[in-house]
Amino acid sequence: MRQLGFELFMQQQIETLRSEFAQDIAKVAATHDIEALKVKYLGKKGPLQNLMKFLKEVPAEQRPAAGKWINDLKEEISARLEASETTLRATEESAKLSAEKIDITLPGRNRFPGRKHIITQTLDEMIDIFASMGFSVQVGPDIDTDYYNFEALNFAPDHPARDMQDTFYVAKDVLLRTHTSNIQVRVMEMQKPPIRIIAPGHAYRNETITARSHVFFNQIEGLYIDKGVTFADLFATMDEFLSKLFKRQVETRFRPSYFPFVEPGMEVDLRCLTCGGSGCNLCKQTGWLEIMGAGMVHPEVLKNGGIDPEIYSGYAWGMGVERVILLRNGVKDIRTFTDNDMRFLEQFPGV
Ligand code: 2NM
Repeated sequence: MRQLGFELFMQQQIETLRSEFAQDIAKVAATHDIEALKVKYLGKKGPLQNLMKFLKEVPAEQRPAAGKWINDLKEEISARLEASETTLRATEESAKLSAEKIDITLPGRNRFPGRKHIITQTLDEMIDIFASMGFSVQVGPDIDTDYYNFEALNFAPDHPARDMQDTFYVAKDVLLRTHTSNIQVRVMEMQKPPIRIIAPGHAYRNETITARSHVFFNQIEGLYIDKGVTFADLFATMDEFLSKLFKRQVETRFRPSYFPFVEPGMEVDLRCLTCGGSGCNLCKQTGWLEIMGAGMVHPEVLKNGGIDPEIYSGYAWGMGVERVILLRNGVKDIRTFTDNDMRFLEQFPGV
């Protein structure tokens, strides 16, 4: 009787659990419900665990059978939970995917690809013009020695440009280049004439920052060396370049001037673009705009570059890129080039 009592009791307990589980699993709607049922039925404090503890009370000969009943129910419960979880997970996944469906009829988001800075645009244009005339682009270091920036270019040791007030020195005899002519010296050292190059890049001068001068600016210089190069070649090339740059037949004027690295040296003026010569604010009533410096390369500079001035001659020139933009685009203050104000930059959409 007592044996039968245990058996009956166990069977009742198990059947009760089974039907309770059947009711619970019928109500399951989502995977998180499955998680709750796993805890409820298979957890350490669950009813199956309680029955396992009760096994100790069951007489030894019935214990294996009773243990099997409990295990069978446990396996049945976990199998049904697993199966249900797999189905629910698939349903939830596809519901999530269809909710995420991309509406391809929505208008696209605007992308801002950026644009070239007006300085780069202008420099590119200048390079294109000279490239079409057979000049190649050369570059060099922004930080250089006194030799490449001054000495090789015929600047006397006591030349005022070498003064601390005009030049940023990094160390004794090491400086931020004050022009891109340091490039030309290296090109002369490395190449034999004919040499036909342009040298664009940054230049630095220790000046007070105003609307018209800055410590940092962009320059483009050029150099042409061959047998029999004369002033006439320089005039013709500059007229052609300036006409292409300003997109009209420009009128130029060449005024004698002094630069240590050329002899003779001169400044190139442009008939005023706004008033045509009658006098206005842009040309300060002179009718002319200063646009560049130029000259025939000094024999000492040729010698320093390893070129025999008895055999070869050459012309060189230099101009500020910012200055060209002031004249072409009506910019009033060079500080706006480095302000990074989008309202300014957006006025030059470029290509
Ligand atoms: C200028 C004006 C005149 C110039 C000279 C040279 C070199 F290296 F060939 F001697 N490079 N650039 C030069 C001449 C630059 O800028 C206003």
